[in-house]
Amino acid sequence: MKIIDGKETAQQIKNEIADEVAAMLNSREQGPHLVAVLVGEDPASQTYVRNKEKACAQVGIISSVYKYPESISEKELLEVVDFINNDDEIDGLIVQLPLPKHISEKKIIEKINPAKDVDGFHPLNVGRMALNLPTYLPATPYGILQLIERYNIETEGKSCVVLGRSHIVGSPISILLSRKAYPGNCTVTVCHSRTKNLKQIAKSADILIVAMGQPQFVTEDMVKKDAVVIDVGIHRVPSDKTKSGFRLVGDVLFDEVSKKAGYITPVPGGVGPMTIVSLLMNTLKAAKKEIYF
Ligand code: L34
Repeated sequence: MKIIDGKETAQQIKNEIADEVAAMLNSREQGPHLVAVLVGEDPASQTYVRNKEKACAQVGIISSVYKYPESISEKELLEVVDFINNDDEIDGLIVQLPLPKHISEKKIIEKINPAKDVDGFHPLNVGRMALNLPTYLPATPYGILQLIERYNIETEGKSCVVLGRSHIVGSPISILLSRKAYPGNCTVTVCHSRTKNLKQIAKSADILIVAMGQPQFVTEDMVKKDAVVIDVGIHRVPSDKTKSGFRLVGDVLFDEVSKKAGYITPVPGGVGPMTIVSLLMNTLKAAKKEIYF
């Protein structure tokens, strides 16, 4: 069994991005500029956005976080997005999800200028992804592709099972891995809450991508020997062994499944750091006007 080290891979990619940002500064006054909009006080969202700010600082990307209380109205948030869309100094814009229930995520995402949509969540960018046109790939799926690539994992002709069909992970990764490309050319099956025989289907996977949001759901008996297991889940469970009072676990029961898998991503230190690095890559693309010009 080999651990897929997302933290180390993310660091390598950050070094590469830092070089590119430095090179850019020969012809441009400022580094790329990312704005993250954060609504409310969700502790996990705060951690993720803080990690994004730190990563930006490490590579020379300017980042600003616009914070708003839980009580902000949908109309006000739409105006915030519009304001950022029109600020020429800003290359990339993300609105950290989830949003409070009284705000439609769909409406907010549709308001983002596709050229600044470095999360790749706008319908136009999702469509471009599905058609294999140049676009910003959504950060988590993009991070998974980079792990597969950097670990030289074969994908052609493999059976890939995706557990979960969310707009931000399950659905896009299933599209990306079925494309005629590397990584890609997989035979992809998407499982979800209405799937019958989910366990048997999971067990048929050469590559198992787990993004269903259920702590330690995948057990050893659901995994084929030597499969590649990518764990996208991230949950805080109570623990009396840590200072914070919680520890992080994924959607996979790591201790058990790691004995059977060929490759596996840990939580933390697997997909999470790669999500962040993908956002940096997209922000660099936005600043270079590689996709929209
Ligand atoms: N708009 N909303 C928008 N874009 C995104 O790309 C995200 N996502 C997901 C949630 N909402 C979003 C993230 O940023 C998940 N996500 C994310 C980002 C970073 C990390 C995990 C999820 C991360 O840094 N994970 C660390 C541990 C962090 C901790 O201590 O909690 C890791 O090693 O996995």
